Amino acid sequence: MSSPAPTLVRGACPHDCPDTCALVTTVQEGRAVKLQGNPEHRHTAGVLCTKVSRYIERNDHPERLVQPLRRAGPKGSGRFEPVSWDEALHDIAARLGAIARRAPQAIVPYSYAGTMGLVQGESMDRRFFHKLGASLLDRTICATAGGEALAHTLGGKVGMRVEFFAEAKLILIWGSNSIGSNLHFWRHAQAARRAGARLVCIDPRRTETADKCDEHIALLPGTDGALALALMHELVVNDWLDHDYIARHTLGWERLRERALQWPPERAAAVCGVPAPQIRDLARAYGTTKPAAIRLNYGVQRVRGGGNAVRAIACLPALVGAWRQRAGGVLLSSGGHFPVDRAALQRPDLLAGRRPRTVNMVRIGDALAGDAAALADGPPIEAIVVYNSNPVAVAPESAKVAAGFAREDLFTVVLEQFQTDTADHADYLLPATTQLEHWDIHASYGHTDVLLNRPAVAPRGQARSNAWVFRELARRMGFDEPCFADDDEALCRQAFAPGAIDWAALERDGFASVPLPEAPFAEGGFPTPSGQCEFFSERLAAQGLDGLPDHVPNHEPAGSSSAFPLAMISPPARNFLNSTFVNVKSLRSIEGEPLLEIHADDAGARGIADGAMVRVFNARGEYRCRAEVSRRARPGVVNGLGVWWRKLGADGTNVNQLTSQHLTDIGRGPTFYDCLVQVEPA
Ligand SMILES: Nc1nc2c(c(=O)[nH]1)N[C@H]1C(S)=C(S)[C@@H](COP(=O)(O)OP(=O)(O)OC[C@H]3O[C@@H](n4cnc5c(=O)[nH]c(N)nc54)[C@H](O)[C@@H]3O)O[C@H]1N2
Ligand SMILES: Nc1nc2c(c(=O)[nH]1)N[C@H]1C(S)=C(S)[C@@H](COP(=O)(O)OP(=O)(O)OC[C@H]3O[C@@H](n4cnc5c(=O)[nH]c(N)nc54)[C@H](O)[C@@H]3O)O[C@H]1N2
Ligand code: SF4
Ligand SMILES: [Mo]
Repeated sequence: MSSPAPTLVRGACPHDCPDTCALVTTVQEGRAVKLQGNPEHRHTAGVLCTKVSRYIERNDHPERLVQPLRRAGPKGSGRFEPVSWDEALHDIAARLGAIARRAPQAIVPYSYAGTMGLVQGESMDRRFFHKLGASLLDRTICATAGGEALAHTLGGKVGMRVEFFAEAKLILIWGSNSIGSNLHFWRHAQAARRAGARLVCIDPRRTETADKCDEHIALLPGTDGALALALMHELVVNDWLDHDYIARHTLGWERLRERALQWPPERAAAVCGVPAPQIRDLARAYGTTKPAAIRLNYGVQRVRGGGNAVRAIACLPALVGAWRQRAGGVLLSSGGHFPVDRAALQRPDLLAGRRPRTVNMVRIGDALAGDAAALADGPPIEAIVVYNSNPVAVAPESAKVAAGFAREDLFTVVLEQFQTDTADHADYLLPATTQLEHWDIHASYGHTDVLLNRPAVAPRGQARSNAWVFRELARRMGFDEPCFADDDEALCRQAFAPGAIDWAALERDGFASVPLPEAPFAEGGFPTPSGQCEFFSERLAAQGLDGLPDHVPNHEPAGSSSAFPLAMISPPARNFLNSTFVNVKSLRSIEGEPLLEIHADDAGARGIADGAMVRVFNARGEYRCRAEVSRRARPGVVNGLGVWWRKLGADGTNVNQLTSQHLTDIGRGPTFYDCLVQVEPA
C-alpha cells in the first residue's frame, strides 16, 4: 500500500526576528516531515536561517512539555508531577481569583516575543488580564528606546521599504549583525554591493557582517549619538545639505544646526574611540552619495543614551534629502506600517475605568524583591503568569530575577514548550503548542507583509495554545463577555479591521502586502504631530527632556572605573534566538559553549590564554565561561555572546548575571550593552 500523498501547509515563522519568513510545512501521515521557506513569498525567497530550518527538530524534541505539571519539590528545583488540565486550570483559577478579590494588581502577567503572533502573543491573554484588573506590563525589554525615539522623530516605527536597499549606493549597517539576525536584508545589501554600493558597518564588534562590508567603524558601545552628531557637523560645514527638503519637511533645523556645530569630528573621535579621519570620510560618503540608506538596528539602543542615539541617526536622511528616493532613508522597524486593530484583539475596555499600575519588565528583579519604585508604588507581587518569555535567563541582573522567582510565597504559572530556567520555578507548568500546531497571524518589523499561520499538525501530547489556556481560565473565573468565547481562528480575523488587508490573498497565498508608497516620505508627510521630521521634539521637551538629540553617556562609560575597566556587550548568538534553541542539540553544538571574546591586548595584560576559563565579574555578580582571544573584540570591549540557558552554562548562570536594571533615556528600555566588568583567569 502506498502512503497518502503529502500535504503542504503555509505558515509564518513565529520568532522575534525582523524577517518574518513565510513557511511551507510538508505533512505526511499527520507528521511534519519537511519545513522550508516559501519560494513564492518575495521576502523569504525560499530561504530560512539555520535555526528555523531545524524547527522540526525543536518541535519533535524529546524534552517537549506534553502534559500539565504541578510543582513537587522546593521552589526552583524543577521537580514536577503530572496533573490533569482540569485540575490545573481549576486550581489556578481559584488561586488567582482569591488574590484578585483582595488585590488584583498583585497579579502580574510577564510575556514577550517567544512568538510574535498577534493571537498567541497579545489577544486572549490581554483580555483575561484586563478583565481581572491585573497589573499592566510595560513590554520594554527589546525595542522601546528605539521605538519611542523613532516616534518622536519620524512619527512611528516607519521607514524605508527593505527591498529598495538593493538599489542604494551607500548602506550604513548601524548596530546590526545582519548576517546573523536579519539574513533576508543582507541579501539586498549584497545585491547593492554587486551593483557597486559601498557598505559600512558601525559596530563595536567585528561581526561576520563587518567582515563582509567595505569598512568597519568599531566605536565604543554607547557612543553612536556622538558619531551621528559629528556626521551632522560635517554635513553642515561642507554644505552637504538638502536645504529645500530641510525647509519644507523638518522642524527645529536652526537648533539642531547649533547642536551639530558643537561636535567636530575630533570631539566625537575621543568619545567613540575611533580616528577622526574615519569619521570625516564617512561623513563625506554620506553627504555625497545618492541614494544613501541606513539599516539601523536595535543594537545601538541597549545603552543609557540609546533613545537619543536613535533620534540623532534618524535625523540624518532628512538632512541630505535621502527620503526623496525609494532607496534612501533609514529603516529601524517597519512595525508601524501595519493597521493592527489592537483594541479589538486586546479589549482594554474590559478594564472598565480601572487604571492598574504598570510594572516595567526590565525591572522584574527589583519588582519581585519588593522595591517600591519597581512596583510603581503598587502592592507586592503575589502571583506571576509567564508565557512567551524566559525572564530568569533574559532579564537583566539575573541573580535578583532568580531570587525573586525562588520566593516560596510567589504563585507562579508558566506556559512553555520546554522546561526553561523560568519553568524550573513554576508552581504550575503548562505545555504550550508550537507554531506548527496553532493558528496565528503576523505583522513584521522588517518588511511590510501580513502572514497567516495555519496549524500543520496536531498538538504534541496535551499541549494547548496560549489563547486556549486564557479562554479556559476566563470560563472558570466566570468571565461571560462573548469575546472570551472567540476561538483562535476567529481571533486571527479580528487582528485587522475589515477591509484593512486582503484576506482572500492571505488565505490563498499565506501572505498579503500592506499598501504603501515606494518612497513614503519623498514629499514629507511624516506621521508626527507636525507632519515634519522632528529634529526638535516638543513632546520630549514637555517631559523635561532635551528636545534635541544629543550624546548621552552610558550609565557605565568605558574607562570610568579602574575596578571594572572593560565594557561588555552581549549581542545575539547566530544559532540561537535569544534563549530559544539553546536546548536544540544540533544548534548548541555549532555554538559550542558560552564564550567571551577578548582582544589579545586585554587578554595578554591579564594572563588569559585563548581557550582558558575566565571569571567575568562586577559589583552585581560573576559568571564563568571560556575566553576566546579574538580579532572580533576591540581593545577595551569584551563580547559575551548569546543568552544561554543558565542551567546549560558552566556555573549555572549566564551573561545577565552581570547586566544592570538601569533604564534608557527614552522608552524605559534595558541597558544590556552598558555594562562594565573585569575579567581574570578562573
Ligand atoms: N540569530 C539571531 N537573530 C536574532 C536574534 C538572536 O538572538 N539571534 N534576536 C532577535 C531580536 S530579539 C532582535 S531585537 C533583533 C535585533 O537584534 P539586534 O539588536 O539588531 O541584534 P544584532 O543584529 O546582533 O545587532 C546588534 C549589533 O549591535 C552591536 N552593538 C552592541 N552595542 C552597540 C553600540 O553601542 N553601538 C553600535 N553601533 N552597535 C552595538 C553588537 O555588537 C551587534 O553586532 O534580532 C533578532 N534576530
Ligand atoms: N544580555 C542580553 N540579554 C538580552 C538580550 C541581549 O542582547 N543581551 N536581548 C534581549 C532581547 S532583544 C529580547 S527580545 C529578550 C527576549 O526575551 P524572550 O522574549 O523571553 O525570548 P526567548 O528567550 O526567546 O524566550 C521565549 C520563550 O517563549 C517560548 N515560546 C515560544 N513560543 C511560545 C508559545 O506559543 N507559547 C508559549 N507559552 N511559549 C512560547 C519559548 O520556548 C521560549 O522559552 O531578551 C533580552 N535579553
Ligand atoms: S528566525 Fe528570522 S530568518 Fe530565521 S526563519 Fe524566522 S524569520 Fe526567517
Ligand atoms: Mo529583541
